[in-house]
Amino acid sequence: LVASMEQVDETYIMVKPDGVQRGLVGEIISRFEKKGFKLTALKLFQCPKELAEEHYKDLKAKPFFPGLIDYITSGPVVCMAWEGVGVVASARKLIGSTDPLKAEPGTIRGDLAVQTGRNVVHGSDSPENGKREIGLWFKEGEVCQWTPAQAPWLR
Ligand code: FUP
Repeated sequence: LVASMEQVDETYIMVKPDGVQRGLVGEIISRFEKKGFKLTALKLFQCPKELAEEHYKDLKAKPFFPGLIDYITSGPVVCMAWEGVGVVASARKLIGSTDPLKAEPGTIRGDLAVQTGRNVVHGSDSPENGKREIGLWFKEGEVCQWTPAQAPWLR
């Protein structure tokens, strides 16, 4: 009841090409499902260079930028939108530190990755960026606003 009065946010989560190629898609989706967030969009997608550059535009001046763009466009990614109270900050906690060697065990990067440049997953860093990134990666109609049915799926 208290939670229902709090702000519902949305975040953009992406399994990066290494995560897809290592067979970690199900494992990563599962972490967000089990936590209790709501999936509102999902697709496998080969990202064009221009979109990768727009997504990471704040990092354009960094020396690792060209390598980052090559990495993100090196194979298909899994794009997701997740919704829920506090989902942006909570997803960042579930994901762990940018450097997987500093990420705590129990986090996605802490459990599944070693290198910063191959850190398997992305999560938006603010509610504003969550909205911006969902708008960038999904077309209208690809994001579903839905309410769980009351139907007795299991008897
Ligand atoms: P995060 O929000 O944890 O994804 O981290 P950043 O937005 O700071 O960085 C985005 C991506 O840039 C990282 F996922 C990997 C890459 N990166 C590097 O390759 N080297 C660095 O030193 C920092 C980031």
